[in-house]
Amino acid sequence: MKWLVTLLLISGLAFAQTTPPADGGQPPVNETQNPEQPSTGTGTEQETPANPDESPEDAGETPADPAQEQTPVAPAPTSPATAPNPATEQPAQPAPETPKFPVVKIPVTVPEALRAPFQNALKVFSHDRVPLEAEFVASADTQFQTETDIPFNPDAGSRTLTSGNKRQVWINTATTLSQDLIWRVEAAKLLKLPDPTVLPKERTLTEQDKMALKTQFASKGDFNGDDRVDLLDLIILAKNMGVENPQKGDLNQDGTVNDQDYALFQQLYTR
Ligand SMILES: [Ca+2]
Ligand SMILES: [Ca+2]
Repeated sequence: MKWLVTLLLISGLAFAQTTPPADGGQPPVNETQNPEQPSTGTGTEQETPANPDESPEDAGETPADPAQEQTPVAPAPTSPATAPNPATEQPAQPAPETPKFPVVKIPVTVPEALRAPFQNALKVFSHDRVPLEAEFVASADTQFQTETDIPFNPDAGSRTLTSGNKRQVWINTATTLSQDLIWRVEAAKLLKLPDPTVLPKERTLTEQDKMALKTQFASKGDFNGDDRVDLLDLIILAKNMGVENPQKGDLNQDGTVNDQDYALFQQLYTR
C-alpha cells in the first residue's frame, strides 16, 4: 500500500505542479512579457540597448526586432546622450559680452500733462547702445507747451520759436494729425536725428538714427571709439590731463582736461 500511497502522492504533487501553470500560467506570461522579460530571457537582450551607449552599432540592431521596440525604445540611453549637449551649451551661452551703456538723460521742459506722450516718443529712439531717458527740468533749452494765443494752422503739428540755444515749442493738440506722430517728430528734432520731420507713423529706430545718436551721445567717454568706456579710455583721459584744447578727454568741453572731466568719466565708465 505504501507504494500506492506514495504513487498517489507523487501523482498528486505532479498534478498540483502542472495544473497551476496550466490555469494561471498563461495570464502571468502576459504580465511578465512587459516587465519581467527584461529580467529573464530577453532581459539580456534588452540590457544590450543599454550598451548602445558604449557602442552605437548595437542600438541599430535592437529596433530591428519588433518585440523589443516597445521596451527597448530605451529613452534612458538617448536622454543621457542629449542631456550633456545642452549642459555643455548652457555654460557657453551665459557669456554675454554686450556691455551696459550709461543712460543718456535728455533735459527738457515739459508740462505734466505732456510728459507721458513725450516719454513714449523718446522710447522709440532709445536702444541698448544709447538708452535715452527724459530729465524734466524747469528751464531746459527746449521747452514744450500747448497754450498759445496765436491760432494754429490745422495742418501743423507744432510751432517752434528758436532764440539762440533756446527752443520754444508749441504742440497743436487740436489738429487731426496723430499726437503720437507729432511727438515723435519733436523727439527726433530734439535728438538731432536725420530728417526728423519725415516720420512715417510706423517708423522705428533706423540704423541712421542709431549712428546719429551714437555719434552725439555715446561717443562721450569712448575716446578710442571701440564702443566701450573702459580703462583704455581712462588712459587716454589721463594722458590729456592738463592739456589745453585737447582733442580727446575734454568731456565738459571747457577747453581743458581736469578733475571735472575725470568725474564725468566715472559716470560713463561701463567696465
Ligand atoms: Ca573705448
Ligand atoms: Ca574739461
